[in-house]
Amino acid sequence: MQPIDRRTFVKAVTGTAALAMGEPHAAPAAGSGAVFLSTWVQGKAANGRAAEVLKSGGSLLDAVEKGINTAEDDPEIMTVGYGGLPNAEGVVELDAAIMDGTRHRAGAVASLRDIKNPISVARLVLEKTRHTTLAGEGAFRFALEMGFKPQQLLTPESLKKWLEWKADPKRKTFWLNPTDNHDTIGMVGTDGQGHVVSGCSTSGLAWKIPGRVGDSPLVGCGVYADDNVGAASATGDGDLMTNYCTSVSIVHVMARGASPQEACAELLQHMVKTDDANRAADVAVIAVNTRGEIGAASMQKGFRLKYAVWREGESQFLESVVLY
Ligand code: SD4
Repeated sequence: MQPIDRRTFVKAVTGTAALAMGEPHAAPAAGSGAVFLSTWVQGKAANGRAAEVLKSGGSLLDAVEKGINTAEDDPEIMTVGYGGLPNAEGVVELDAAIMDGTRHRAGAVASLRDIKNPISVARLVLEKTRHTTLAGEGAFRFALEMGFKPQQLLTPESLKKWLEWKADPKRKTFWLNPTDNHDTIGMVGTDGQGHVVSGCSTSGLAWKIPGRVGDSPLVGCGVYADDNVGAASATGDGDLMTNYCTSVSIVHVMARGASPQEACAELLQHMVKTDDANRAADVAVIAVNTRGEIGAASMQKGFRLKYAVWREGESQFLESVVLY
């Protein structure tokens, strides 16, 4: 990790002391309520739905799951769920994970075909099994057993885009030649009572090699949540970010006393410190702590994260800080 300055050091020491003294929770700030923070434009509807679910008595996990379902159900969002762009063979393969900071447990599915709500399947992996992650055919069969109905996830629009890509003799592929297409939904939330949840759902990178698993469904990479500290999620080049265990790294920096914003920035700086080429990477991260403080950062302006925040009935759509 980056060398830390004095202020961060002091905070880090204070944070460590607090944990060592056995204070399990940073107390929520007085009067603070629920906060939802979600990536990209689809985050607005997702946060709105999450807030409704929480208000009507649902749990924080229900809120994040149902919030993310809005992006999965929307065929116009071509990076998540139904209508998501397919792999190189024209098959939609979905990745999702959800983590409960209270139980410190996650559920995840990877390379799931023909089921439009992978976050809900991931939730059931968490609730109904002793496993954490199911992949491919097994994840599909589990979904059927849980009552999900299989369906074609390609829409006329996503099929057209795949056919155009396929017909282009100069098309970019992922054989060490990345293409640029993103926009996963990552959501972190707190209920204002010291609980945090992180969720993430994506069709992954378009035209990926079949079977490729990105960062989104990997616990610690696309999601991480710990009620002692906070939660984080990520969007962008998952092949790169997986090597940095992005979300758990951010939460651990927060555990040392950094704010969510400082922790997001520190992770990106660390990525550049290990490899200067990462300055140009498509990487963006979000975080919330148990006091409802938030952070968001993008590596570079060509992939500047737009994110939605919902707090006490107020909805905002913001641009993240850019580091390089
Ligand atoms: C992936 N991280 O599969 C995802 C894609 C993404 O914004 O986040 N796009 O690599």
